[in-house]
Amino acid sequence: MGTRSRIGETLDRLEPPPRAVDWSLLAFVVAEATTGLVSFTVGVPEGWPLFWLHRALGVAIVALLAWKLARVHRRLTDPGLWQRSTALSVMTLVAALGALATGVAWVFGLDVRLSHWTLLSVHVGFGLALVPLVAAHAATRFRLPRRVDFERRRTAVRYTVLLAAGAATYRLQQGVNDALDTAGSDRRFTGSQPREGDGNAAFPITSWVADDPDPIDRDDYRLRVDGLVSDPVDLAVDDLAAGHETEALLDCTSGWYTIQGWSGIRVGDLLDAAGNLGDNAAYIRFTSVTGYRWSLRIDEARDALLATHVGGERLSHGHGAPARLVAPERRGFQWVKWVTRVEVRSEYDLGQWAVTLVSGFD
Ligand SMILES: Nc1nc2c(c(=O)[nH]1)N[C@H]1C(S)=C(S)[C@@H](COP(=O)(O)O)O[C@H]1N2
Ligand SMILES: [Mo]
Repeated sequence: MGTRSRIGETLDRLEPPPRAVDWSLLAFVVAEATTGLVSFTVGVPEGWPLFWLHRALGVAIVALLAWKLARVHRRLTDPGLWQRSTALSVMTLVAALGALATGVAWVFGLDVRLSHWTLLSVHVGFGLALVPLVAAHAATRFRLPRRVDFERRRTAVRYTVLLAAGAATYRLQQGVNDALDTAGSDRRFTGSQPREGDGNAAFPITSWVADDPDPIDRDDYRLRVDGLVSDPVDLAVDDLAAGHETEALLDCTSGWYTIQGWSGIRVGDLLDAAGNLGDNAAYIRFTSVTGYRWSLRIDEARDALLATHVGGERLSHGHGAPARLVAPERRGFQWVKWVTRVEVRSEYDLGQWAVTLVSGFD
């Protein structure tokens, strides 16, 4: 027996019943969106399984989609079989293929840029569009799954093999990328690629969504430190250039990272300048001139830095001058730029999630 037919036979044996393929596609797409979004908040190496799950699920979707298309392609290619729901099916297929193709291309180190959008941003766009599409598509052809579709032992084996094969395919791809030394070869566990060099010019200027403030006048600038403190203060730029140095890795969710030497003032020292903290102080909130904001628990915040310099240079406007948050182990979107207020608070700030998406829009 040839290798091809053996692979074909294995695939046939793995193929779940039609209804199970459909429900698995829905479940896997939801799981992909979830793991993808949650991975944006993960910056510590212990979080690696989440990234591998996202990859394995993605490859598994390729197999599920192939089985599905082998079964239904005539409904798309034969005009006699077109229904009102066919347009929705086609849109769902386009979003699925778009998400898969951009994901695969990204893994191989391909990137095209549309202003500050990377191929990874396009991948996220397709992925987010896919969730409601696949849900609506499922609703138009709703068939409850039956017990026979998910017969226990076979199902467990099938899905384990499917995910393992997905992970193995990703691993194989890493080998190929390394051997060919492509732009996809050098990656952090998050999938981000390095930007080498020191200082402002070494790494991209990135806005999470729409922030693009006017440059801040250094002489007029004041940093307000207030909230649950005994003596709120306003500090000038020179008060912040305290020369405290730290090396930290900035990992942006658009797919790059850089290691830089940052200097400025330790947030712990900043808080000390504002007297005593209130009894129920628990979070430190950093707010940008644009309204963009993020909070850290006090212990983490104390060791974070409000940086005025990077790589020995004064921060450029694009990188957040006069001062930006450097939050080691956090993903880039939490490193608030153009910070004008540091506030001690008692409660977790749920609103920050929404604000980072809408700040910068008028
Ligand atoms: N105020 C503000 N701070 C921000 C952002 C933003 O859009 N507004 N973008 C964040 C994102 S997504 C990243 S990756 C880093 C990028 O920092 P850089 O532009 O210096 O590379 O800043 C973060 N800080
Ligand atoms: Mo980012």
